[in-house]
Amino acid sequence: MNIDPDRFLADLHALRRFGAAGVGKGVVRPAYSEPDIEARRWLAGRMEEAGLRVEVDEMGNMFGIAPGRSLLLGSHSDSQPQGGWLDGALGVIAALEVARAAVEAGGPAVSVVSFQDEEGRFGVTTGSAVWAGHLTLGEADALEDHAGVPLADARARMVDMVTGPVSAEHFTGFVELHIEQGPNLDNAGEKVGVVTDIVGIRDMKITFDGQQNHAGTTPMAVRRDAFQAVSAFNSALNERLRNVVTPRTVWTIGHVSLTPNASSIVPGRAVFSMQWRDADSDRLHRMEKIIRELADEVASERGMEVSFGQMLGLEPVAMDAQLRDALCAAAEDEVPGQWRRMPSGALHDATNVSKLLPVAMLFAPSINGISHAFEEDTAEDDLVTATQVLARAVAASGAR
Ligand code: HGY
Ligand code: MN
Ligand code: MN
Repeated sequence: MNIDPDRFLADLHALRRFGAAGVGKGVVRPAYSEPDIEARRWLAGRMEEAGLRVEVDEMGNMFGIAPGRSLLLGSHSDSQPQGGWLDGALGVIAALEVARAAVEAGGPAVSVVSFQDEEGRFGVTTGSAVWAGHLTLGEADALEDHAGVPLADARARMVDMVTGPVSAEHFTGFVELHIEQGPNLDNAGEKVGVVTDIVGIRDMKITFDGQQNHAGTTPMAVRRDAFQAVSAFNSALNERLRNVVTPRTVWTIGHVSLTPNASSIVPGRAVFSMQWRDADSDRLHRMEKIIRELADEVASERGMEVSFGQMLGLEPVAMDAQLRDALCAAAEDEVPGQWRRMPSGALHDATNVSKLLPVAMLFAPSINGISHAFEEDTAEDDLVTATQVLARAVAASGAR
């Protein structure tokens, strides 16, 4: 089975134009935004031209379904608020190209999916979480983005595309090609990574409530400054976690909103995102205990209130051995000695899909390891090579 590199790259660049940020190859295509919905309309046409039946579930997850039972390939086409052109998009277009190549080769049957809101505008890999039953549609509808928009209102913008629930019974397994979003393959000059396991994640909002006041007349000693609480929390947290974490553990405060967010007003409220990831569920649990206790301590020392939002999270997951080994064999055939087995520090839809189907993942290199930034990029030859490795693995596992 051979892909058509020009056809593949042309579609990858066509997808990039939906929400093009005008900075390098960056995109701004958040879930349910105009560019996201228009990209999905375009993708639906490409799926139909490939002979696939397009079905869209209530979350906006878009499937191109092959006749009979098929191997599902894909990823997501929504982006971070400032995203790269390949995060998710590579997996969706590579899946479409392999599906076309499979038809041209007389099989095996390949279906394609673009999951919705993998980037978590509303939560954590929200679209595939609902499809896999990890989250109910009602729970998802109640989620809000940082601007307070409910997911229910956002997904209503593409309701005309919805055909109804999509059963996992159509599929025998799921393989996701994705960029590494880290420096390992690029530093080693290797062409692909076969993923062994995906880390787990926890994500919640924490709110400190103090006293809004005048920035000029309120003495420092009597302030109940919500941002000072966040600052004290963050400084103490790194020390408190020291004996629990490993070099692979990560934790991030990526979003902070202050109320009323004005230069001459002591902020009375601070809401911030607290996210942490690790390959060990027990370590994630121990970190949560430390985070909650420290936030309580910081608040009570300052005569302030602290509250915790809904905890969102996914457990670490290992890849399916048979699919993973098919990817290893294809990599060794296609790029002998220029590939590796490796864990994923990024979250992916494959984690949710693993609740329903056997899953595996393949990585392409990220130049300088950069991702979730407009500078995200990969050499086009490497994109083609990784997609050809995927096609070779699909052809070999076709008997599955
Ligand atoms: O954050 C992640 O790991 C994914 O790229 N959304
Ligand atoms: Mn992604
Ligand atoms: Mn991402």
